[in-house]
Amino acid sequence: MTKRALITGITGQDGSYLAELLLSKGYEVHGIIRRASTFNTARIDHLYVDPHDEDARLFLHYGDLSDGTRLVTLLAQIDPDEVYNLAAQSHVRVSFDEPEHTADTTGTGTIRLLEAVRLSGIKTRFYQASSSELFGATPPPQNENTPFYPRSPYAAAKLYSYWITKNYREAYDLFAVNGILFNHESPRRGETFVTRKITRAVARIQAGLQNDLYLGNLESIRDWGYAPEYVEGMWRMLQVDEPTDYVLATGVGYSIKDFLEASFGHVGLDWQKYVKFDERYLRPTEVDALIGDSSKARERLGWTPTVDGAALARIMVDADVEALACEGRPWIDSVAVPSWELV
Ligand code: NDP
Ligand code: GDR
Repeated sequence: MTKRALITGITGQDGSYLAELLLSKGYEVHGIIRRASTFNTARIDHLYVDPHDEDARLFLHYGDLSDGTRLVTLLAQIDPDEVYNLAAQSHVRVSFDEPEHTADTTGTGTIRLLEAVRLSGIKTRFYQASSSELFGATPPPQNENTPFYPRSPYAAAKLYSYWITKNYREAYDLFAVNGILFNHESPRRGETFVTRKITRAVARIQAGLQNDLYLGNLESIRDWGYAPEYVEGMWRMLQVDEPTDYVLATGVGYSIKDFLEASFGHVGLDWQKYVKFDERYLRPTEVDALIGDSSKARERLGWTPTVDGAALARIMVDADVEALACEGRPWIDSVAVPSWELV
């Protein structure tokens, strides 16, 4: 029997890698995308197969986590074996500018989806994209037993989603898990997250297209892993017998300065000549240090990350240098942009 999965946030970094992974495992994959005035499917265009083709196994549907009735309709119609809730307003700094919208999408959106699962009466397994931001001000190392101390509207919204996912597991016997994932990056990372902002700048500075790179706090420490390995971990969490929560992390911390050193150094540049400070990139409350202990996932899921922050910097710089050489066609060569037929 072909398994069916539904991914919210399929157009994001993780959604695109997860769709690839599930398709490679033979799944039929359904994704929810938001209606926009321009195409927002660049990360998944290379997966496109004309839906009229009998080989098509990827299907997109318009929807939004702010629209609960639409979610009920879609869940009843698709009847997925697995639901991955990856959609969110996922930018921590932006959550201070748009706290209410962040609460609505990143927090309340989860209860709308869980209610849609319940009301549609389907039997499914549910993955919630929880975050190391939950730990916030609690010092590392952080694992599943570390107390939470959120430091942003984003983290507070994710905290609600974490607990409501756990509550639905206990209240309704739903197979629901929280993946508490530490930062994970890739050449598909959004351009305003610090790693990608840095690696894009390295490519542009090296090509003579940019002189300065404006950043905020360079002292914070993050545990950066490689996104394709993390979506594999998400999938594994839904394949075991018992639903429980897991941390995914490399266990190695790097400061922003370390990442600058690795990225600029990879092409023989000295970052100190180019990086300038702009206070607009500071957060009213910062998360100083996140370094995860993923022993539980390693032992129970056999999940082992292989790419650390320094290796990641090299992967991302190489991809951005190449992307610049064929501007407009980022991470995939030779993709003819399809016109998705949704309606
Ligand atoms: P992205 O920001 O790249 O992707 C977010 C996705 O959510 C996009 O597909 C976006 O659609 C969609 N989305 C946003 N708002 C809505 C909405 N109201 N309704 C439906 N879809 C919406 O995030 P990542 O792929 O990096 O992360 C995936 C998830 O994991 C997120 O929930 C994030 O908070 C969480 N997370 C991420 C970590 C990381 O390091 N990457 C670490 C821990 C947790 P569109 O393309 O239209 O904007
Ligand atoms: P984060 O990622 O907040 O950890 O959330 P981000 O890359 O935005 O920031 C990491 C650290 O870098 C510092 N920083 C800057 N950040 C940005 N974006 N831009 C800058 O110019 C800049 N200068 C310094 C930040 O202050 C911070 O300390 C990510 C998201 O993917 C969340 O959705 C996810 O939950 C967490 O990772 C785990």
